[in-house]
Amino acid sequence: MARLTRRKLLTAVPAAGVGAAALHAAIPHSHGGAQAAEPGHEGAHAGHDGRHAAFRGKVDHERNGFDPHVTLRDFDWGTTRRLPNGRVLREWELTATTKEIEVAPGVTYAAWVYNDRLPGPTLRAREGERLRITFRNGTVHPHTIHFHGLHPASMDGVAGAGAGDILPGQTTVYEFDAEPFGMHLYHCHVRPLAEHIAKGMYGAFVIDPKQGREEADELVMVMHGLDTNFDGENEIYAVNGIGFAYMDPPVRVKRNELVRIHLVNVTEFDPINSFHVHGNFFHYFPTGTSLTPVELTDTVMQCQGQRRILELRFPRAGRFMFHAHQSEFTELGWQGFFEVVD
Ligand SMILES: [Cu+2]
Repeated sequence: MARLTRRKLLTAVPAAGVGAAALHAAIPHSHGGAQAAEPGHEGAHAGHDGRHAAFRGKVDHERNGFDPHVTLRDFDWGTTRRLPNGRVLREWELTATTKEIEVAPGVTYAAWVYNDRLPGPTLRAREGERLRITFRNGTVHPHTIHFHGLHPASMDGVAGAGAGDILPGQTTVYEFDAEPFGMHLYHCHVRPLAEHIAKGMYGAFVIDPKQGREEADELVMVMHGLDTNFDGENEIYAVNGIGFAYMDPPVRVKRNELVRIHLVNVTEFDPINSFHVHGNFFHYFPTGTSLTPVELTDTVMQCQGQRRILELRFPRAGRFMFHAHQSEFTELGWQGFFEVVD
């Protein structure tokens, strides 16, 4: 079978109008014997929305077990109880699993994920709380959770410190204080690191300031790539797991309401990713660690691991596109619409 790279895929789009079935056939989906054979995926090719020449049809979110439109506003506050010293202890359970995910219409991906979803749950806490994450490895490979934020070396989730790599079937507990407030992330930190991250082991981690933030329609957007043929470059780009997910239906927001976007880039293999919104400007707060924005703009760039909080109000009703300002990324899945309504 001829090897189809993303560049061949891009050049094939306008010329041939490659159908999802052809695309699916061209991209190998198994991974060096480490994965179970993929289940059937017939049915994913039905329908035409006419928006993307190469990717026709709809992703079956129900079969995936998660929907990026839900992920967008899904903040996992865990469970809490009061410690004897009066502090709040906030707890989560995360499990590493393997999962076949339809990441664009007709394209499946043998992913490694937290809690059966891509990205993992958006963990959210308040500054100063005690956080406890029980992590179980339900896969056949070693994994960890490495959190960004302040914590002791023993809680760093890397080999050579604390519990180190968590072996298949094992469980560990990460415990630390919620600091500093801001927009953070977590990801697996087992070697080869690029593979463990690219396979889907990441999520957003939000710490609210003690005094809180202004009431807003809050969104989370995890930008990432998907190396569907395991050739060390991405064939699909997405926000929150699924390419093109916010094209149809679009993301509905209310006119003049404050919208707060928690944006993080975990894209592997490409040195940079970006976010651009049409017809509107936003305030941006690097890492969300200050309550004072540094710029009013419509485009931001991020290296892997960088994150920001963006705040904006849409003064006009209508459809406004948002996408990576790298044309290739856009054409390969990283694009969507805001539908601003009254
Ligand atoms: Cu891992």
